[in-house]
Amino acid sequence: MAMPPNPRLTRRGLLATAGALTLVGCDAPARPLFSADAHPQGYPTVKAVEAMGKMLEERTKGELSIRIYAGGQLGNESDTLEIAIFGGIDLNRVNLGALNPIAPVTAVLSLPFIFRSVAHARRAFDGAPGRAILDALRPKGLVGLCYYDSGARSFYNTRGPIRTPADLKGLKMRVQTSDLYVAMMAAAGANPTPMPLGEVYQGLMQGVVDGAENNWPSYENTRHYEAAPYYSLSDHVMAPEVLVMSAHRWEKLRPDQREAVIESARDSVPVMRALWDERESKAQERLLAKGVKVNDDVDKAAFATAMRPVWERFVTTDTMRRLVDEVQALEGGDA
Ligand code: GTR
Repeated sequence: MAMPPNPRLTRRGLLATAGALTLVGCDAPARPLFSADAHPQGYPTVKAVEAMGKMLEERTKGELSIRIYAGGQLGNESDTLEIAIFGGIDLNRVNLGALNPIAPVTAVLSLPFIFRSVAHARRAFDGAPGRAILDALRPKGLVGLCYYDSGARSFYNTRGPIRTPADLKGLKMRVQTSDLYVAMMAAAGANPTPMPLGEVYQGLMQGVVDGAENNWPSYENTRHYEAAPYYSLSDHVMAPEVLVMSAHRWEKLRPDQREAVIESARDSVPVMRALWDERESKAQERLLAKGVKVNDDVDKAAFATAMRPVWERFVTTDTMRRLVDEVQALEGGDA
């Protein structure tokens, strides 16, 4: 008899397991929370959820734990979110961009140039606007637990430095599967191509796309720099990573278990920040040593002006307008 090609858990297998366990009911020993991440073991988001798992085990005296399926094993972010909403995955760490199509209010924190600094972005994530956006996920079948840092995203490509929107003209640039990102990239001057992260390396190698945009650690981690060695410091988006839980699993937890989940997620945020800051500077250092061609003479004001119409197009409700105002009113110094 033919052996299965790969012993690792398949999505179908996972759904079957989750379904069977759901039928067993609340009195059965709790199975671990299954958690999906597109990034591999060792990436700060994965380590942060690992840290959360340890805290959760301690707080619940072993009743609850987390098992992470890293490296996109369970599918790309749009797929895993769908599975989480359906109840087949309990936790999902994704970029906020992946949630744009599910909960339009998430656009607020993904708008181009909305943050004046990392400190400003962190204040928004930690404060009332961030909380309101996490809470808005609940009617969509997801419980927003916390944000993790993702630094700033910049353009990179196979051809040369990007300094002004004119330099993006004619370039096919990969974006996340989000209308907001498509519109942003088009407004910046390029031809946007939505594509799951896992396909971009090959896409760059084969010339299906000429470039993409991401932060330093993802640019390094995905090895996109091998095909696209021009990294232009546009810093156009500082959308955070987000950890969500399936409302299905959430509903099955007791109040004290929910509290332990919330507290452990919250306490994993400073862990992630420390890991992130270190990883961001290390990635930059290593990539410079590898000969990546970085230009920091990007005309950010020109990109901010070009991309600004996206705000009006995606900020469509009074709630969103209020959130944008709240974010802008926060202090934005680097302190
Ligand atoms: C990374 C992020 C991933 C994924 C990726 C992408 O910065 O950590 O979750 O969203 O970007 O561009 O698809």
